[in-house]
Amino acid sequence: MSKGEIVMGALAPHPPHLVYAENPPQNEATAEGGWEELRWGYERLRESLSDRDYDVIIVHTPHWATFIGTHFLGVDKFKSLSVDPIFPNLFRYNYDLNVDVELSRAIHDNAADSGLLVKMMENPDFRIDYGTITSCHLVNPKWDKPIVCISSNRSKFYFNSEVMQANMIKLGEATRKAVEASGKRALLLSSNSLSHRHFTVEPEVPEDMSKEHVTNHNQYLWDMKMINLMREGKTKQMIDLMPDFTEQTVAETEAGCLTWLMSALGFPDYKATVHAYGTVIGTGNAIVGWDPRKAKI
Ligand code: 2X7
Ligand code: FE2
Repeated sequence: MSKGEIVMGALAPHPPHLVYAENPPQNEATAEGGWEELRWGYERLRESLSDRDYDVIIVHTPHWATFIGTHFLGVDKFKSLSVDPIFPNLFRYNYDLNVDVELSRAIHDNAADSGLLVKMMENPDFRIDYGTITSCHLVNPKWDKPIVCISSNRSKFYFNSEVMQANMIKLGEATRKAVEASGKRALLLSSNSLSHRHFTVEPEVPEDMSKEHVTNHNQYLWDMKMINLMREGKTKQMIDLMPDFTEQTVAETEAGCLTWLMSALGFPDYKATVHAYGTVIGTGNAIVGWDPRKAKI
C-alpha cells in the first residue's frame, strides 16, 4: 500500500447564510442571493481542487462542542434534518452523509496513544452539527466522498488557549500519521470563521447586502493580520498570535480547528492561497487553501 497524503488543507468557514444563499435542494429556506464574494471564493476553492482527487474529507468543527475530550463520528451513515439553532429561518437542511469510520478510528487511536482523551461517537441518532454540513456542502456539494468529523473539545474554556493549542497540535500530528498509514488521500477542513463579533439583530431581509459589514475596525485589522501571515507562509507566527487574536475578536479559532489544521500540515512555510474574505452578519470569514505540493517546490 502506498503512503497516504493530505492533498490540501483549507480554512472553510460555515456561516449557514452561504448555503441559504445558494438555494440547494436540500435546504428548505429560499433566498434571493447574497454574500457572493464568499460564495465565489468557495467556487475558486473547488476549482483549485479539480485536479486533486481525494478519498475522504476530514473536518474539524466548532459546533460539535465536547467538554470531555475530542469525539469522532463512529457510525457509517447519518441522515436527518439539521436546523440552525440561531437561524432556523435560513438553515433547515436535509443531509444524507457517509462516514469513513476506519480512518476516524485510526485518528482516534493515534490521538489516544499521544495522551489525548478521545471517544468514538456511536449513537446512530446523533444530529450532525451545521458547521460540518455547511463546510462540507460548500466544498463538495455532490456529497460523493465520505467524511471524518472531529468535535471541538472546549479546553480553551475549561483551561485556557495554551492548553487548547497544545492539544490541537497533538491532534493534528495524530491526524497526519493516520492519513499516511491509511494509504488514502485526504482533504482537511478547518470549519471556522475568524473574527466573530456579530450583530445581535438580523436585517429584515437577511440577504440585504446593504446591511453587511465587519462589526468593527478592530476586528478587520486583526483578520488582516492573520490572513497576511497565512499569505506570507508564517503559520508558526500565526499560531503564536492565536490566543491574543482569539481574545480580542472573540474569534471562532477558540474551537481549535485552525491550530489542528496547521499542525496536520506541519506548519506550512509556503504561501497560502486566499480565495476570499467577507463578512456574514458582521463576522470575518476567509476561504484559504494550503497546497502541500508547494512545499516540494
Ligand atoms: O456559526 C456561524 C458563524 N460561524 C458565523 C456567522 C454566522 C452564523 O453562524
Ligand atoms: Fe460558527
